[in-house]
Amino acid sequence: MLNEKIVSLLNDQINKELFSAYLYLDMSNYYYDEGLDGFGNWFKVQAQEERDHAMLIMQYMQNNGKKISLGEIKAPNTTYSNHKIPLDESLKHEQYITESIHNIYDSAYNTKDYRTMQFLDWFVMEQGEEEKNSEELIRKYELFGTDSKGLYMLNSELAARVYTAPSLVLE
Ligand code: OFO
Repeated sequence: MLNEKIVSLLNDQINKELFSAYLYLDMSNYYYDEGLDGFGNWFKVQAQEERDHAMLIMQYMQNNGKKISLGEIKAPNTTYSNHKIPLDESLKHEQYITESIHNIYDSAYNTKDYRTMQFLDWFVMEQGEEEKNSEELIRKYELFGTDSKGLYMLNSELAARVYTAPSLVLE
């Protein structure tokens, strides 16, 4: 049912999602090192969500009898010279992932692969959420993060983020 191009794009997307998890763990570690454990927690939860995205794509491929090829995950090549840089970088990264999901959607649409389009609908919505969350975090940082009391409060708010399993469940 799934054509080889879609299979190849989905395989690549698994790698991108796992890289996203790796990137966010790197950002999380940076904030923990800086003593900002709330920011560290926020990115750690983000990494868990990215792992879930990869797992969902793998499940979808397995449900359709397709072989999964796991590629090498590159190391996040990152040094952060201030607390705002990871926030900006994560928004850029989400925009890149959105483009990648849309690209798979385009291929599914062009080949009338309605099943994959329906599967990807959740990811299209999720990317909207992820970009919004990143934008809000940048905005909050710009408003409060440059003042030490504001940064303390924002860090406490981010410490409260908890992991929740994705709303999409594949049998
Ligand atoms: Fe998987 O959504 Fe972010 O990258």
